Amino acid sequence: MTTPFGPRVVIIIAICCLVLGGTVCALPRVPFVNDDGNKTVTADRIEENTVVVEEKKTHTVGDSEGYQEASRLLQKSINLTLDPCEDFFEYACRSWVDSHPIPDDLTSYSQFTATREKVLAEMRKLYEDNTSIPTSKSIALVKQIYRTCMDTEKHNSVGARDLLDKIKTFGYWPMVHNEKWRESSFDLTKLLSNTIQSRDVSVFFDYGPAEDSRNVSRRLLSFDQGSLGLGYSTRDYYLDEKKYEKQMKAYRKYTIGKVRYYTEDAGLTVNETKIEADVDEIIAFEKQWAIILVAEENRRNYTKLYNVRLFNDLKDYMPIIDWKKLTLSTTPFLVHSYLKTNPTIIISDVEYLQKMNTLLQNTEPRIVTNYILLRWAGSWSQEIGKKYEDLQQEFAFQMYGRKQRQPRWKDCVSSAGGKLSYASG
Ligand SMILES: *[C@@H]1O[C@H](CO)[C@@H](O)[C@H](O)[C@H]1NC(C)=O
Ligand SMILES: *[C@@H]1O[C@H](CO)[C@@H](O)[C@H](O)[C@H]1NC(C)=O
Ligand SMILES: *[C@@H]1O[C@H](CO)[C@@H](O)[C@H](O)[C@H]1NC(C)=O
Ligand SMILES: *[C@@H]1O[C@H](CO)[C@@H](O)[C@H](O)[C@H]1NC(C)=O
Ligand SMILES: *[C@@H]1O[C@H](CO)[C@@H](O)[C@H](O)[C@H]1NC(C)=O
Ligand SMILES: CC(=O)N[C@H]1CO[C@H](CO)[C@@H](O)[C@@H]1O
Repeated sequence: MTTPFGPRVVIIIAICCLVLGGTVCALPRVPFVNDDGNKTVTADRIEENTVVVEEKKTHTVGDSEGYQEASRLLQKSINLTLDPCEDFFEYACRSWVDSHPIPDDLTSYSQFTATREKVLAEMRKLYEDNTSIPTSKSIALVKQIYRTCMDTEKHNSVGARDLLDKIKTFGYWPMVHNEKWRESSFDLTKLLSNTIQSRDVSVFFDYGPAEDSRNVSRRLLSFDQGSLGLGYSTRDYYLDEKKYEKQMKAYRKYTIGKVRYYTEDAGLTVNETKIEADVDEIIAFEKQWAIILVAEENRRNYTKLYNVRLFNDLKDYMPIIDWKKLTLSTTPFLVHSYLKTNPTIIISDVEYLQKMNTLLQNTEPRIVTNYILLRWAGSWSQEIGKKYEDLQQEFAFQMYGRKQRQPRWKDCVSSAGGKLSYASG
Protein backbone atom coordinates (compact mmCIF):
# COMPACT_ATOMS: atom_id res chain seq x y z
CA MET A 1 0.00 0.00 0.00
CA THR A 2 1.26 3.40 -0.80
CA THR A 3 1.45 6.13 1.76
CA PRO A 4 2.94 9.40 0.73
CA PHE A 5 4.68 9.96 4.02
CA GLY A 6 6.11 7.23 6.11
CA PRO A 7 6.47 7.78 9.82
CA ARG A 8 9.69 9.63 9.50
CA VAL A 9 10.88 10.58 12.87
CA VAL A 10 13.69 12.98 13.24
CA ILE A 11 16.11 10.81 15.06
CA ILE A 12 19.78 10.66 14.59
CA ILE A 13 20.33 6.98 14.74
CA ALA A 14 24.02 6.89 15.08
CA ILE A 15 25.81 3.64 15.06
CA CYS A 16 25.23 3.17 18.72
CA CYS A 17 23.73 -0.23 18.20
CA LEU A 18 27.26 -1.20 17.46
CA VAL A 19 28.61 0.58 20.46
CA LEU A 20 29.41 -2.46 22.54
CA GLY A 21 31.28 -4.03 19.68
CA GLY A 22 32.78 -0.66 19.01
CA THR A 23 34.52 -0.31 22.30
CA VAL A 24 36.16 -3.65 21.70
CA CYS A 25 36.96 -3.00 18.09
CA ALA A 26 38.45 0.36 18.82
CA LEU A 27 41.14 -1.21 20.94
CA PRO A 28 44.41 -2.06 19.27
CA ARG A 29 44.33 -5.41 17.52
CA VAL A 30 45.43 -8.19 19.82
CA PRO A 31 46.17 -11.77 18.99
CA PHE A 32 44.08 -14.16 21.05
CA VAL A 33 44.35 -17.80 21.85
CA ASN A 34 41.77 -20.02 20.26
CA ASP A 35 40.65 -22.48 22.89
CA ASP A 36 37.80 -24.20 21.18
CA GLY A 37 38.67 -24.00 17.49
CA ASN A 38 39.12 -27.15 15.41
CA LYS A 39 36.91 -29.12 17.80
CA THR A 40 35.60 -31.35 15.09
CA VAL A 41 39.08 -32.04 13.92
CA THR A 42 40.08 -33.08 17.42
CA ALA A 43 37.07 -35.36 17.72
CA ASP A 44 37.82 -37.01 14.40
CA ARG A 45 41.32 -37.70 15.46
CA ILE A 46 40.19 -39.25 18.71
CA GLU A 47 37.91 -41.57 16.80
CA GLU A 48 40.97 -42.64 14.85
CA ASN A 49 42.54 -43.46 18.18
CA THR A 50 45.35 -41.07 17.65
CA VAL A 51 46.39 -39.35 20.78
CA VAL A 52 46.65 -35.71 19.97
CA VAL A 53 47.63 -32.99 22.32
CA GLU A 54 45.83 -30.07 20.79
CA GLU A 55 48.22 -27.24 20.23
CA LYS A 56 47.06 -23.86 21.37
CA LYS A 57 46.89 -21.85 18.20
CA THR A 58 47.06 -18.13 17.94
CA HIS A 59 44.89 -16.25 15.49
CA THR A 60 44.81 -12.62 14.66
CA VAL A 61 41.36 -11.07 14.82
CA GLY A 62 40.34 -8.99 11.91
CA ASP A 63 42.44 -9.51 8.86
CA SER A 64 39.47 -9.06 6.59
CA GLU A 65 38.90 -5.80 4.82
CA GLY A 66 35.35 -5.55 6.21
CA TYR A 67 36.62 -5.89 9.72
CA GLN A 68 39.19 -3.21 9.21
CA GLU A 69 36.72 -0.82 7.69
CA ALA A 70 34.26 -1.36 10.54
CA SER A 71 37.07 -0.83 12.98
CA ARG A 72 38.14 2.44 11.34
CA LEU A 73 34.55 3.63 11.32
CA LEU A 74 34.03 2.87 14.98
CA GLN A 75 37.30 4.45 15.99
CA LYS A 76 36.25 7.60 14.22
CA SER A 77 32.95 7.62 16.11
CA ILE A 78 34.45 7.45 19.55
CA ASN A 79 35.98 10.37 21.37
CA LEU A 80 38.51 8.80 23.70
CA THR A 81 39.14 12.03 25.57
CA LEU A 82 35.63 11.90 27.02
CA ASP A 83 34.69 9.86 30.04
CA PRO A 84 32.34 6.97 29.12
CA CYS A 85 31.04 6.86 32.70
CA GLU A 86 29.93 10.46 32.41
CA ASP A 87 27.84 10.15 29.27
CA PHE A 88 28.24 6.99 27.30
CA PHE A 89 26.42 8.28 24.23
CA GLU A 90 28.69 11.31 23.97
CA TYR A 91 31.74 9.11 24.37
CA ALA A 92 30.66 6.51 21.84
CA CYS A 93 28.82 8.54 19.23
CA ARG A 94 29.44 12.27 19.44
CA SER A 95 32.21 12.29 16.84
CA TRP A 96 29.98 10.37 14.44
CA VAL A 97 27.07 12.72 14.95
CA ASP A 98 29.31 15.77 14.47
CA SER A 99 30.83 14.46 11.28
CA HIS A 100 27.48 13.41 9.77
CA PRO A 101 25.09 16.37 9.64
CA ILE A 102 21.59 15.51 8.35
CA PRO A 103 21.47 16.42 4.65
CA ASP A 104 18.85 19.03 3.77
CA ASP A 105 16.78 16.61 1.72
CA LEU A 106 16.52 14.04 4.50
CA THR A 107 14.90 14.03 7.91
CA SER A 108 17.17 11.56 9.60
CA TYR A 109 20.57 10.09 9.01
CA SER A 110 22.18 6.88 10.10
CA GLN A 111 24.72 4.36 8.96
CA PHE A 112 21.86 2.69 7.10
CA THR A 113 20.93 5.94 5.36
CA ALA A 114 24.49 6.35 4.19
CA THR A 115 24.38 2.87 2.68
CA ARG A 116 20.99 3.49 1.13
CA GLU A 117 22.21 6.71 -0.46
CA LYS A 118 25.17 4.87 -1.92
CA VAL A 119 22.88 2.22 -3.39
CA LEU A 120 20.57 4.88 -4.82
CA ALA A 121 23.50 6.50 -6.60
CA GLU A 122 24.59 3.15 -8.03
CA MET A 123 21.05 2.40 -9.19
CA ARG A 124 20.88 5.77 -10.87
CA LYS A 125 23.98 4.93 -12.90
CA LEU A 126 22.39 1.66 -14.01
CA TYR A 127 19.07 3.25 -14.91
CA GLU A 128 20.70 6.05 -16.84
CA ASP A 129 23.20 3.85 -18.62
CA ASN A 130 22.20 3.79 -22.26
CA THR A 131 25.42 2.37 -23.65
CA SER A 132 24.16 -1.20 -23.74
CA ILE A 133 20.84 -2.62 -24.87
CA PRO A 134 18.96 -4.15 -21.90
CA THR A 135 19.15 -7.92 -21.80
CA SER A 136 15.60 -8.42 -20.60
CA LYS A 137 12.18 -6.95 -21.13
CA SER A 138 11.81 -6.19 -17.42
CA ILE A 139 15.06 -4.26 -17.28
CA ALA A 140 14.04 -2.27 -20.35
CA LEU A 141 10.73 -1.55 -18.65
CA VAL A 142 12.24 -0.41 -15.37
CA LYS A 143 14.52 1.98 -17.29
CA GLN A 144 11.49 3.24 -19.16
CA ILE A 145 9.71 3.91 -15.84
CA TYR A 146 12.76 5.81 -14.63
CA ARG A 147 12.95 7.93 -17.78
CA THR A 148 9.24 8.69 -17.69
CA CYS A 149 9.57 9.74 -14.07
CA MET A 150 12.46 12.05 -14.93
CA ASP A 151 10.46 13.78 -17.66
CA THR A 152 9.42 16.72 -15.50
CA GLU A 153 8.58 18.91 -18.48
CA LYS A 154 5.78 16.58 -19.43
CA HIS A 155 4.53 16.33 -15.84
CA ASN A 156 4.42 20.09 -15.52
CA SER A 157 2.47 20.53 -18.72
CA VAL A 158 -0.06 17.74 -18.07
CA GLY A 159 -0.53 18.42 -14.35
CA ALA A 160 -3.25 16.30 -12.77
CA ARG A 161 -5.29 15.87 -15.95
CA ASP A 162 -4.50 12.16 -16.37
CA LEU A 163 -5.34 11.56 -12.74
CA LEU A 164 -8.68 13.33 -13.11
CA ASP A 165 -9.50 11.45 -16.31
CA LYS A 166 -8.92 8.22 -14.46
CA ILE A 167 -11.23 9.32 -11.66
CA LYS A 168 -13.99 9.92 -14.19
CA THR A 169 -13.83 6.21 -15.00
CA PHE A 170 -14.49 5.50 -11.31
CA GLY A 171 -17.42 7.92 -11.16
CA TYR A 172 -16.62 11.45 -10.03
CA TRP A 173 -14.83 13.13 -7.16
CA PRO A 174 -17.41 15.08 -5.16
CA MET A 175 -15.05 17.77 -3.87
CA VAL A 176 -13.70 18.48 -7.34
CA HIS A 177 -16.56 17.71 -9.70
CA ASN A 178 -19.30 18.77 -7.28
CA GLU A 179 -22.82 18.05 -8.50
CA LYS A 180 -21.62 15.65 -11.20
CA TRP A 181 -21.12 13.08 -8.46
CA ARG A 182 -24.27 11.18 -7.54
CA GLU A 183 -24.79 9.58 -4.18
CA SER A 184 -27.01 6.95 -5.79
CA SER A 185 -24.02 5.62 -7.72
CA PHE A 186 -21.88 5.21 -4.58
CA ASP A 187 -20.49 1.69 -4.34
CA LEU A 188 -17.84 1.30 -1.65
CA THR A 189 -16.62 -2.11 -2.77
CA LYS A 190 -16.23 -0.93 -6.34
CA LEU A 191 -14.41 2.23 -5.29
CA LEU A 192 -11.94 0.33 -3.12
CA SER A 193 -11.48 -2.26 -5.80
CA ASN A 194 -10.68 0.49 -8.33
CA THR A 195 -8.10 2.18 -6.12
CA ILE A 196 -6.40 -1.12 -5.29
CA GLN A 197 -6.47 -2.37 -8.85
CA SER A 198 -5.10 0.75 -10.42
CA ARG A 199 -2.45 1.81 -7.92
CA ASP A 200 -2.44 -0.61 -5.03
CA VAL A 201 -4.00 1.99 -2.75
CA SER A 202 -5.94 0.21 -0.05
CA VAL A 203 -7.26 2.66 2.47
CA PHE A 204 -9.10 1.25 5.48
CA PHE A 205 -7.42 -2.11 5.65
CA ASP A 206 -4.45 -3.89 4.13
CA TYR A 207 -4.50 -7.42 2.98
CA GLY A 208 -2.22 -9.83 1.22
CA PRO A 209 -0.52 -13.18 1.52
CA ALA A 210 1.71 -13.52 4.55
CA GLU A 211 3.66 -16.29 6.15
CA ASP A 212 1.68 -18.05 8.85
CA SER A 213 3.77 -17.27 11.92
CA ARG A 214 2.65 -20.51 13.59
CA ASN A 215 3.36 -22.66 10.56
CA VAL A 216 5.99 -21.27 8.28
CA SER A 217 5.28 -23.93 5.66
CA ARG A 218 2.26 -22.03 4.53
CA ARG A 219 1.11 -18.59 3.61
CA LEU A 220 -2.33 -17.28 4.43
CA LEU A 221 -4.26 -14.23 3.39
CA SER A 222 -3.86 -11.73 6.22
CA PHE A 223 -6.07 -8.76 6.95
CA ASP A 224 -4.88 -5.82 9.00
CA GLN A 225 -5.95 -2.29 9.77
CA GLY A 226 -5.05 0.45 7.28
CA SER A 227 -3.12 3.62 7.97
CA LEU A 228 -4.11 7.27 8.14
CA GLY A 229 -3.38 9.96 5.58
CA LEU A 230 -0.30 11.10 7.45
CA GLY A 231 1.13 7.61 7.27
CA TYR A 232 1.72 4.55 9.32
CA SER A 233 1.59 4.98 13.09
CA THR A 234 0.48 8.63 13.03
CA ARG A 235 -2.60 8.22 15.19
CA ASP A 236 -1.32 10.60 17.86
CA TYR A 237 -1.14 13.49 15.41
CA TYR A 238 -4.90 13.33 15.00
CA LEU A 239 -5.73 12.73 18.64
CA ASP A 240 -3.37 15.04 20.48
CA GLU A 241 -4.49 18.34 19.04
CA LYS A 242 -2.39 20.42 21.39
CA LYS A 243 0.89 18.70 20.82
CA TYR A 244 0.55 18.40 17.06
CA GLU A 245 -1.34 21.57 16.27
CA LYS A 246 1.37 22.83 13.94
CA GLN A 247 1.54 19.57 12.01
CA MET A 248 -2.21 19.26 11.65
CA LYS A 249 -2.43 22.83 10.40
CA ALA A 250 0.24 22.06 7.84
CA TYR A 251 -1.67 18.95 6.80
CA ARG A 252 -4.89 20.90 6.37
CA LYS A 253 -3.14 23.59 4.34
CA TYR A 254 -1.43 21.01 2.16
CA THR A 255 -4.68 19.17 1.50
CA ILE A 256 -6.58 22.35 0.68
CA GLY A 257 -3.76 23.40 -1.65
CA LYS A 258 -3.89 20.10 -3.49
CA VAL A 259 -7.65 20.14 -3.92
CA ARG A 260 -7.41 23.71 -5.23
CA TYR A 261 -4.89 22.61 -7.87
CA TYR A 262 -6.89 19.52 -8.79
CA THR A 263 -9.93 21.70 -9.34
CA GLU A 264 -7.94 24.11 -11.47
CA ASP A 265 -6.43 21.26 -13.48
CA ALA A 266 -9.95 19.93 -14.04
CA GLY A 267 -10.77 23.32 -15.60
CA LEU A 268 -13.38 24.07 -12.93
CA THR A 269 -13.96 27.13 -10.79
CA VAL A 270 -12.36 27.10 -7.37
CA ASN A 271 -14.70 27.82 -4.46
CA GLU A 272 -12.30 28.32 -1.58
CA THR A 273 -15.00 28.16 1.13
CA LYS A 274 -16.30 24.90 -0.19
CA ILE A 275 -12.86 23.28 -0.48
CA GLU A 276 -12.04 24.25 3.08
CA ALA A 277 -15.32 22.78 4.30
CA ASP A 278 -14.70 19.53 2.38
CA VAL A 279 -11.18 19.19 3.74
CA ASP A 280 -12.34 19.86 7.29
CA GLU A 281 -14.91 17.10 6.92
CA ILE A 282 -12.21 14.72 5.77
CA ILE A 283 -9.95 15.54 8.69
CA ALA A 284 -12.85 15.16 11.11
CA PHE A 285 -13.52 11.75 9.60
CA GLU A 286 -9.87 10.76 9.96
CA LYS A 287 -9.96 11.79 13.62
CA GLN A 288 -12.83 9.41 14.23
CA TRP A 289 -10.95 6.72 12.40
CA ALA A 290 -7.83 7.39 14.47
CA ILE A 291 -9.83 6.57 17.61
CA ILE A 292 -10.70 3.15 16.21
CA LEU A 293 -7.20 2.33 15.02
CA VAL A 294 -5.23 0.24 17.46
CA ALA A 295 -2.13 2.14 18.57
CA GLU A 296 1.19 0.53 17.74
CA GLU A 297 2.07 0.20 21.41
CA ASN A 298 -0.97 -2.02 21.82
CA ARG A 299 -0.01 -4.28 18.98
CA ARG A 300 2.93 -6.01 20.56
CA ASN A 301 1.16 -9.16 21.66
CA TYR A 302 1.48 -11.45 18.68
CA THR A 303 -0.91 -13.97 20.16
CA LYS A 304 -3.58 -11.33 20.19
CA LEU A 305 -2.86 -10.35 16.60
CA TYR A 306 -3.07 -13.94 15.46
CA ASN A 307 -6.74 -14.66 14.87
CA VAL A 308 -7.40 -17.55 12.56
CA ARG A 309 -10.73 -17.24 10.80
CA LEU A 310 -12.39 -18.29 7.60
CA PHE A 311 -12.67 -16.03 4.61
CA ASN A 312 -16.46 -16.04 4.85
CA ASP A 313 -16.25 -14.63 8.39
CA LEU A 314 -15.20 -11.28 6.93
CA LYS A 315 -18.73 -10.53 5.83
CA ASP A 316 -19.95 -10.95 9.40
CA TYR A 317 -17.37 -8.52 10.77
CA MET A 318 -17.53 -5.96 8.01
CA PRO A 319 -20.67 -6.47 5.94
CA ILE A 320 -20.41 -3.03 4.35
CA ILE A 321 -17.87 -4.52 1.95
CA ASP A 322 -18.50 -7.31 -0.52
CA TRP A 323 -15.31 -9.22 0.28
CA LYS A 324 -15.71 -11.80 -2.40
CA LYS A 325 -16.09 -9.20 -5.10
CA LEU A 326 -13.26 -7.10 -3.71
CA THR A 327 -10.73 -9.91 -3.44
CA LEU A 328 -11.64 -11.50 -6.77
CA SER A 329 -11.23 -8.18 -8.53
CA THR A 330 -7.87 -7.39 -6.93
CA THR A 331 -6.06 -10.72 -7.08
CA PRO A 332 -4.60 -12.66 -10.01
CA PHE A 333 -6.94 -15.08 -11.74
CA LEU A 334 -4.79 -18.01 -10.57
CA VAL A 335 -5.87 -17.63 -6.95
CA HIS A 336 -9.60 -17.28 -7.65
CA SER A 337 -10.32 -20.95 -7.24
CA TYR A 338 -8.47 -20.86 -3.91
CA LEU A 339 -10.51 -17.90 -2.71
CA LYS A 340 -13.69 -19.75 -3.59
CA THR A 341 -12.80 -22.58 -1.19
CA ASN A 342 -13.47 -20.31 1.81
CA PRO A 343 -9.82 -20.47 2.91
CA THR A 344 -8.38 -19.97 6.36
CA ILE A 345 -7.27 -16.38 6.87
CA ILE A 346 -5.67 -14.33 9.61
CA ILE A 347 -7.23 -11.17 10.96
CA SER A 348 -5.03 -9.01 13.17
CA ASP A 349 -7.87 -7.27 14.86
CA VAL A 350 -11.42 -8.46 14.49
CA GLU A 351 -12.82 -5.64 16.57
CA TYR A 352 -11.22 -3.06 14.31
CA LEU A 353 -13.12 -4.39 11.31
CA GLN A 354 -16.38 -4.22 13.26
CA LYS A 355 -15.76 -0.67 14.43
CA MET A 356 -14.70 0.42 10.96
CA ASN A 357 -17.91 -1.01 9.61
CA THR A 358 -19.91 1.15 12.00
CA LEU A 359 -17.87 4.26 11.22
CA LEU A 360 -18.27 3.83 7.48
CA GLN A 361 -21.98 3.20 7.88
CA ASN A 362 -22.36 6.40 9.84
CA THR A 363 -20.34 8.59 7.48
CA GLU A 364 -21.87 10.28 4.45
CA PRO A 365 -20.88 8.49 1.23
CA ARG A 366 -19.75 11.84 -0.17
CA ILE A 367 -17.13 12.19 2.57
CA VAL A 368 -16.01 8.59 2.20
CA THR A 369 -15.64 9.05 -1.56
CA ASN A 370 -13.77 12.33 -1.14
CA TYR A 371 -11.40 10.68 1.26
CA ILE A 372 -10.70 7.48 -0.64
CA LEU A 373 -10.00 9.40 -3.83
CA LEU A 374 -7.77 11.85 -2.00
CA ARG A 375 -5.67 8.95 -0.78
CA TRP A 376 -5.60 7.46 -4.22
CA ALA A 377 -4.60 10.79 -5.77
CA GLY A 378 -1.76 10.99 -3.25
CA SER A 379 -0.06 8.08 -4.99
CA TRP A 380 0.40 10.32 -8.04
CA SER A 381 2.33 12.99 -6.17
CA GLN A 382 5.59 12.52 -8.13
CA GLU A 383 3.90 12.50 -11.51
CA ILE A 384 1.75 15.61 -11.71
CA GLY A 385 4.18 18.46 -11.81
CA LYS A 386 6.22 20.92 -9.84
CA LYS A 387 3.42 22.92 -8.23
CA TYR A 388 2.24 19.82 -6.36
CA GLU A 389 5.79 18.97 -5.36
CA ASP A 390 6.35 22.47 -4.03
CA LEU A 391 3.24 22.13 -1.88
CA GLN A 392 4.51 18.82 -0.63
CA GLN A 393 7.89 20.26 0.23
CA GLU A 394 6.31 23.06 2.23
CA PHE A 395 4.31 20.47 4.12
CA ALA A 396 7.33 18.22 4.69
CA PHE A 397 9.21 21.18 6.11
CA GLN A 398 6.46 21.92 8.64
CA MET A 399 5.89 18.28 9.39
CA TYR A 400 9.37 16.77 9.55
CA GLY A 401 11.72 19.74 9.16
CA ARG A 402 12.92 18.62 5.76
CA LYS A 403 14.71 21.65 4.37
CA GLN A 404 14.55 20.82 0.71
CA ARG A 405 13.07 18.39 -1.70
CA GLN A 406 15.34 15.54 -2.57
CA PRO A 407 16.79 15.58 -6.08
CA ARG A 408 14.38 14.24 -8.66
CA TRP A 409 16.58 11.30 -9.60
CA LYS A 410 16.32 9.92 -6.06
CA ASP A 411 12.52 9.90 -6.25
CA CYS A 412 12.68 8.25 -9.63
CA VAL A 413 15.20 5.60 -8.61
CA SER A 414 12.97 4.72 -5.66
CA SER A 415 9.77 4.65 -7.63
CA ALA A 416 11.21 2.61 -10.50
CA GLY A 417 12.75 0.18 -8.03
CA GLY A 418 9.52 -0.02 -6.08
CA LYS A 419 7.43 -0.78 -9.13
CA LEU A 420 9.66 -3.52 -10.51
CA SER A 421 11.71 -4.61 -7.55
CA TYR A 422 12.84 -7.94 -8.97
CA ALA A 423 14.10 -6.43 -12.21
CA SER A 424 15.95 -3.82 -10.17
CA GLY A 425 17.64 -6.45 -8.02
C1 LIG B 1 36.48 15.16 21.86
O1 LIG B 1 35.80 15.89 22.85
C2 LIG B 1 36.47 17.07 23.24
C3 LIG B 1 35.67 17.68 24.42
O2 LIG B 1 34.32 17.86 24.05
C4 LIG B 1 36.56 18.03 22.08
O3 LIG B 1 37.26 19.20 22.46
C5 LIG B 1 37.33 17.33 20.95
O4 LIG B 1 37.34 18.15 19.80
C6 LIG B 1 36.67 16.00 20.62
N1 LIG B 1 37.46 15.29 19.65
C7 LIG B 1 37.00 14.83 18.52
C8 LIG B 1 37.93 14.09 17.65
O5 LIG B 1 35.80 14.98 18.20
C1 LIG C 1 22.52 8.61 -23.50
O1 LIG C 1 22.14 9.48 -22.44
C2 LIG C 1 22.80 10.74 -22.49
C3 LIG C 1 22.45 11.50 -21.22
O2 LIG C 1 21.13 11.28 -20.84
C4 LIG C 1 22.41 11.48 -23.77
O3 LIG C 1 23.05 12.73 -23.82
C5 LIG C 1 22.78 10.63 -24.95
O4 LIG C 1 22.34 11.23 -26.15
C6 LIG C 1 22.19 9.23 -24.86
N1 LIG C 1 22.69 8.40 -25.92
C7 LIG C 1 21.91 7.60 -26.63
C8 LIG C 1 22.62 6.76 -27.65
O5 LIG C 1 20.70 7.55 -26.48
C1 LIG D 1 1.57 -26.50 8.13
O1 LIG D 1 1.20 -26.19 6.80
C2 LIG D 1 1.43 -27.24 5.88
C3 LIG D 1 1.14 -26.70 4.49
O2 LIG D 1 -0.15 -26.19 4.40
C4 LIG D 1 0.55 -28.42 6.25
O3 LIG D 1 0.77 -29.49 5.35
C5 LIG D 1 0.85 -28.86 7.69
O4 LIG D 1 -0.03 -29.86 8.09
C6 LIG D 1 0.75 -27.68 8.63
N1 LIG D 1 1.22 -28.06 9.95
C7 LIG D 1 0.49 -27.88 11.04
C8 LIG D 1 1.12 -28.30 12.32
O5 LIG D 1 -0.62 -27.37 11.00
C1 LIG E 1 -19.09 28.44 -2.43
O1 LIG E 1 -19.49 27.36 -1.63
C2 LIG E 1 -20.30 27.72 -0.53
C3 LIG E 1 -20.50 26.51 0.34
O2 LIG E 1 -20.84 25.40 -0.41
C4 LIG E 1 -21.60 28.33 -1.05
O3 LIG E 1 -22.42 28.71 0.01
C5 LIG E 1 -21.25 29.52 -1.92
O4 LIG E 1 -22.42 30.02 -2.52
C6 LIG E 1 -20.25 29.15 -3.02
N1 LIG E 1 -19.80 30.36 -3.68
C7 LIG E 1 -19.82 30.50 -4.99
C8 LIG E 1 -19.30 31.78 -5.53
O5 LIG E 1 -20.26 29.61 -5.72
C1 LIG F 1 -1.56 -11.83 24.76
O1 LIG F 1 -2.82 -12.11 24.22
C2 LIG F 1 -3.36 -13.37 24.59
C3 LIG F 1 -4.65 -13.59 23.82
O2 LIG F 1 -5.49 -12.48 23.88
C4 LIG F 1 -3.59 -13.39 26.11
O3 LIG F 1 -4.11 -14.65 26.51
C5 LIG F 1 -2.25 -13.14 26.79
O4 LIG F 1 -2.42 -13.04 28.18
C6 LIG F 1 -1.61 -11.85 26.28
N1 LIG F 1 -0.26 -11.72 26.81
C7 LIG F 1 0.17 -10.65 27.43
C8 LIG F 1 1.58 -10.70 27.90
O5 LIG F 1 -0.54 -9.69 27.60
C1 LIG G 1 42.83 -28.85 10.31
C2 LIG G 1 41.91 -27.69 10.34
O1 LIG G 1 40.73 -27.76 9.97
N1 LIG G 1 42.41 -26.57 10.80
C3 LIG G 1 41.65 -25.36 10.91
C4 LIG G 1 41.53 -24.94 12.36
O2 LIG G 1 40.84 -23.70 12.43
C5 LIG G 1 41.46 -22.65 11.76
C6 LIG G 1 40.67 -21.37 12.03
O3 LIG G 1 39.38 -21.65 12.42
C7 LIG G 1 41.58 -22.97 10.27
O4 LIG G 1 42.27 -21.93 9.60
C8 LIG G 1 42.29 -24.28 10.11
O5 LIG G 1 42.31 -24.64 8.72
